Amino acid sequence: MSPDTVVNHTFPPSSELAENAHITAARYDEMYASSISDPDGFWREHGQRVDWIKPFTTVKNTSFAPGNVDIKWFEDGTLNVSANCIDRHLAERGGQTAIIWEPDSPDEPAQHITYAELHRRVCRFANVLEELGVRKGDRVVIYLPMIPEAAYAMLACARIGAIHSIVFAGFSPDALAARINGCDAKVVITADTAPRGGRKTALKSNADAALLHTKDTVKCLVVKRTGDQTTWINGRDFDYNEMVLEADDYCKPAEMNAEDPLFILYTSGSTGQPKGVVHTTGGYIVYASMTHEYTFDYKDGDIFWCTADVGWVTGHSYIVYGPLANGATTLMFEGVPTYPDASRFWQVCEKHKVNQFYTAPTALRALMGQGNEYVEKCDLSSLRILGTVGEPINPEAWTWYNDVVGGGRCPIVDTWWQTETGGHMMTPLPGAHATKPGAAMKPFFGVHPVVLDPQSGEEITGNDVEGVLAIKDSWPSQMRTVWGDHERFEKTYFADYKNYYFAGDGCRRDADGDYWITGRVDDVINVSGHRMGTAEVESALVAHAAVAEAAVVGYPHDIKGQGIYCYVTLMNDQEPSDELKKELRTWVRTEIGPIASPDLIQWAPGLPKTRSGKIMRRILRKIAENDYGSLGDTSTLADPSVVDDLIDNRMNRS
Ligand code: 6R9
Repeated sequence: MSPDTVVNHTFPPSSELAENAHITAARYDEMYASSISDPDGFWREHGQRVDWIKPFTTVKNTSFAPGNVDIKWFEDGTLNVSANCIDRHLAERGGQTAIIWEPDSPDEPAQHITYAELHRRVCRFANVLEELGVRKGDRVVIYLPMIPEAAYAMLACARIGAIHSIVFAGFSPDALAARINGCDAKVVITADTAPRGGRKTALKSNADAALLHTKDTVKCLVVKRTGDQTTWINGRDFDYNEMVLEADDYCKPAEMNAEDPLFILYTSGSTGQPKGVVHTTGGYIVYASMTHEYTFDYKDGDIFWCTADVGWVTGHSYIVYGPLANGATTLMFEGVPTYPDASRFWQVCEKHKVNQFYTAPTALRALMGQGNEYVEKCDLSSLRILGTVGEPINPEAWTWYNDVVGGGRCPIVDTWWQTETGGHMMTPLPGAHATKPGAAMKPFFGVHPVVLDPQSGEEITGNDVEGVLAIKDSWPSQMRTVWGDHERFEKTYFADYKNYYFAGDGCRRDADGDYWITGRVDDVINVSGHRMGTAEVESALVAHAAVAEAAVVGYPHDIKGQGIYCYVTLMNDQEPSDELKKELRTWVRTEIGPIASPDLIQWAPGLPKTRSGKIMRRILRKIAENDYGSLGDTSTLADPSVVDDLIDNRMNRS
């Protein structure tokens, strides 16, 4: 079927899959209705899916009221997330593989870490952290590649009640320093060097550079990955592999309140610098484990693979916390989809007999372009469910995923959610819903989505409507605050539309009542599934001595979904040149990281501004998209001739 005809088509699950699924169509309807009509009763029951040290009596105590946003779930219960992810499985599945680790190079052997082994490793890691002086409530920054120690470090923090903040290993020293300082971390955990796609990143030297800009008291714990030589500062740097030899095999899990923070994760927004999203203990683990089980129809014995990096929320919830809380076998992959060649994902699926495979549209588009033979030479018969996340999936990529990867047998769960939401918010459930290519379909249990009129903020009722997406009431894994700045939390998510959580995405509810996410409606762009605030790239650019002003917008990009388009106004004494463009690209990579690398730079002698000095990005977006016919009203511009100049000179973009 061609992608054009496919959009209007629905894809029901096979009757075998539907009959055997955890959630059938009838059960979805019944459970969803009760989750909305009686959230207290619903979550009182489902809150039992994790083990509590002291059971909760209060379920939900939440308010989205202006000036008083306050979110608490299970607030008088106590528990430990690491005990829920490990200890409680030991009696029944101590010998079962918890983590399969697949290294960057296919020539290096994979590791199978059992639950019993995971327990030992995490306890020892926790004891090492305690040895370094880390206590309950302290912050620990994790700057590690995709190695099992990243999962051990997360769970070790959870075990002793320390709050982890993972920084993606692709981020620059500056970005790392900002995050260490942002949460006042006591320790940063890193590795010597990190192989990825056959190349190595010098993580420890990045950490060294970052630590020049932090307090002197921050300690650096170094995990050996490659054995490459690194510089060493005695008293500041600590050798994990040496310390762990001395560490005890047992560490008692700390009793944590349901509302104690579990982790901070920095994410980009439309204004200012990235903010520290705070997730807490009880609601997060209940929701992460429940969505993992139902969205992927996870059953005992299945091999689950989420290809994300633990540096993103997807890795937190669906490589580590959700699967392990369910006693699952979760696969962790150090490498990239195209190394050594475009067959790698599928070879890993074949090698480890993966049942559920969860990836991002950008990876699918890149692999689709390489040709079907890379997929077809692998035995993918173990696959049962496919998932996607990170950005809207285009019908071409959906169709390819469905036909070529899934052989038409595997339902695709298109999961819409965010760092802030902790877990899936909208997705088809594989046994319950016929999917539509590109639709996030249905709200998960307890999620009450509404479509709002962007101007009036009124709810748009009925079907076949479009507007901005908001959520009417709290769900257990909702972020609780911005680290150190509750006011910013309220302002970002609850100020535009009173009494709703505003997600920043647009959406459509089709004639059948199913949801389609149409993309961000704010100044956030989505580059290869990574969120990027245009303001962040702009502030990096203007920090360069040659740059007077910069405006950044997204534009359609075949593989990345969106590319980064920068309009740059130079200082008077600067001459535009290709060398300068190159320098600016390197500059942004150093300031933020390679994922923020500008795709196109256009010299702009002036930027279109209103009389009050606001840059009119709408116009810049249109020019970037080559859509000059419909620039809309330009009469409010201080100097409309700026626009003609930008159009005339667009060919100097590169
Ligand atoms: C989990 C994650 C969140 C933003 C979100 C939206 C976009 C994510 C999507 C999707 C359409 C999907 N997004 N999943 N858009 N369909 N299935 O990606 O978190 O990095 O915080 O990004 O990503 O725009 O608002 P995060």
